[in-house]
Amino acid sequence: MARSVTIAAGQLGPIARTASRTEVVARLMALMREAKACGCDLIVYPELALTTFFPRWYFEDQAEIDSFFEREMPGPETRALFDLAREIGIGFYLGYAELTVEADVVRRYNTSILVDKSGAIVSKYRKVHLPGHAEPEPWRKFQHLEKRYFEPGSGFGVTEAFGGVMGMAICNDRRWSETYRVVGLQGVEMVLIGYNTPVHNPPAPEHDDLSLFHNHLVMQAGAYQNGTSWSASPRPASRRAWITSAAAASSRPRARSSRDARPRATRSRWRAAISTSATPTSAPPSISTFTASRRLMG
Ligand code: ING
Repeated sequence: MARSVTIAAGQLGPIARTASRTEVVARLMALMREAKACGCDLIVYPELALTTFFPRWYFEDQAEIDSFFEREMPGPETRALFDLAREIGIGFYLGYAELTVEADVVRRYNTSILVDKSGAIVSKYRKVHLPGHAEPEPWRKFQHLEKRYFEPGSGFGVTEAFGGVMGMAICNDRRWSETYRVVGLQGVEMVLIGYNTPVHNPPAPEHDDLSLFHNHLVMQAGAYQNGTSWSASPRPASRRAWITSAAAASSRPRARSSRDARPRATRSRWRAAISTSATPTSAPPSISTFTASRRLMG
């Protein structure tokens, strides 16, 4: 029996540093309704989707830094998103800055959650590959201080949801082969990735013209090498950035579950479209939908 999942890449345009959670949640809810109207089962939002991409600035005041973090999820300002998901029957991946206390120690993570159609959190992931630098570097046009504001997560997992085996990663994770391999060894069928990526990299400006190519290369290669697929949703990390949304399926077959003992040759065949769209930041946030249907052969 064919299994299909229809996914929206919920691309967000820039979020102002002063934007309230309520304003942003209203934008996320509008995209969620649009995704549902397109027949989507799931919408993937970007990394740190509730606030501006604050690691691009150097803050000294810890209270100001912590104003970008969520202490509970859902919280008073984000519950409306969960309620809407349950009301209209759609799941979502949401990236946000998580502040939590573990054994009386305050921890700060760059986190994503997967929420099912009942509005329940079925998986949480904390970003492992934190890019950039821990100390401010004034020579840069914009900072990249994730190593300063977050701790790294402890690994990659998978969860059964939306009729398949789903994994999560966040932004820079997509550039490292172990991200896909670790979840691949757990039988992952789709990796959900929210990200913010600039089209100008101060330490290596010569790479700027290759940034979109590198972006697709790493995700398609990771998917191909591990017989999985991915759905990704970006947001510009700087005003000049472009945003792209891409969802692609691997070109290799994969069984319903990695526990399937049948030799790979008789396993299912995965048929899907590859769709990408690049829209300038001035364009309204858009939904690019992606439908993948699985046809079990043999
Ligand atoms: N952003 C960037 C990314 O991996 C980066 C970090 C920028 C890496 C430029 C390489 C070049 O797309 C995040 N948030 O990880």
